[in-house]
Amino acid sequence: MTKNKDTNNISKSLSILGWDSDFQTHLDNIRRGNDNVFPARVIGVHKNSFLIRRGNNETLVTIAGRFNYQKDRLFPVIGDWVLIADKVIIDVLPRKNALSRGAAGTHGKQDVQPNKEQVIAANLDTVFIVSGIDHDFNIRRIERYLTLIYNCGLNPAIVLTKADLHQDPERYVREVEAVAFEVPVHLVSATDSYGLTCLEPYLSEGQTIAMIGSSGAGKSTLVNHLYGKVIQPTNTVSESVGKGKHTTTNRSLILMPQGGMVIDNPGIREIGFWDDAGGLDIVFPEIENLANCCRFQDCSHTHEPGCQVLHGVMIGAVKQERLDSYQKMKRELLYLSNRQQKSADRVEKERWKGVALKIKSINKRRRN
Ligand SMILES: Nc1nc2c(ncn2[C@@H]2O[C@H](COP(=O)(O)OP(=O)(O)OP(=O)(O)O)[C@@H](O)[C@H]2O)c(=O)[nH]1
Ligand SMILES: [Mg+2]
Ligand SMILES: [Zn+2]
Repeated sequence: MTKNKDTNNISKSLSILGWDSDFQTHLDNIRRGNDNVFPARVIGVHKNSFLIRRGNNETLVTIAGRFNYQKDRLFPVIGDWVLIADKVIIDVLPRKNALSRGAAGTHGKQDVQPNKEQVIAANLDTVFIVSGIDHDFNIRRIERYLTLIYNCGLNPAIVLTKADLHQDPERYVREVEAVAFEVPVHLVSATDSYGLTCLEPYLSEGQTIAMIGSSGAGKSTLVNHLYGKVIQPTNTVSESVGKGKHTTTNRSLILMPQGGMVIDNPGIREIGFWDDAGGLDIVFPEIENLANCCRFQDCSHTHEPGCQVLHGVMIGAVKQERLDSYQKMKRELLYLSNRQQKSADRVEKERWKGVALKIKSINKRRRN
């Protein structure tokens, strides 16, 4: 009886953190009755340690040494569910999803290795694209974020901050809505709490939101206002002095009083892609629909006769800047997939080289 009650309490305290039956199944398969191993969620990532949470307990733990040399192992990131034994992370449970990008500073640069995935956060329900309606506001960047999020199979919502800076902030909402089809757009201001209640539904129990956006967009300020007190440091120096400085330097998952969780991330400078799951089709439906009707199947929509996309631009059904943005991302995704294919080929080649060497050494031993 007591044991049952304990189990119920534990699953309740885990479900508050986003635990569900899929994770439970993985756990049962891995743990196989070993009660010295327990699951916890990664809520803070530091240089040599991780902050984990289970129920009301937060503990600083280290990671098993094998994570450093077993390269195919998932390395824990913020939001991961991990298995703990004696204050050490021994395993990472399979992820429901993950927000990943190409490693910083690689996109479009031929000489930098782009084949590096950087997982920003795992097991998410919504990703907030946070953008100020100040100098930070950039429609093309919002399109990039949307493509990135859809390519990771995640749900975006757009949060426009600093509504107090303008007489007619709704103008920015309309501008974003025109490019972000069916994506919710929320206008907020931390200064007078305008619009914050619209974000509450995302914070229901067990739900995890990750926030991405440039440095200075107001992500941490938003967390503090939603929380009701200052829990994350924010940029307090004047904009001109603080520009380009990252105030948030570590990723952290914050359990909110409303019940959900928010992951506050450091500002992102460059957005390189990693996955391609058809995000462009979702972000640019007007282009994709016309592209299906072009005369040539491999039409690049730049000069070909019978190109419906170019015709669309001519009659005003497609905006030239949207087509430019689409083409640029398409080129990047193509470049990335070529690189990934090349590196997969190289791995396969290395594998066969290893097999050939082994056979050679067996034959040599046989002869001797
Ligand atoms: N006027 C106004 N200023 C805001 C608002 N929200 C944030 N700010 C200001 O914007 C600046 C940056 O805010 P932060 O919350 O530190 O930005 P951040 O996105 O967390 O930045 P990083 O941690 O560097 O990624 C601060 O000076 C805030 O006071 C708002 O709604 N209105
Ligand atoms: Mg911050
Ligand atoms: Zn075309």
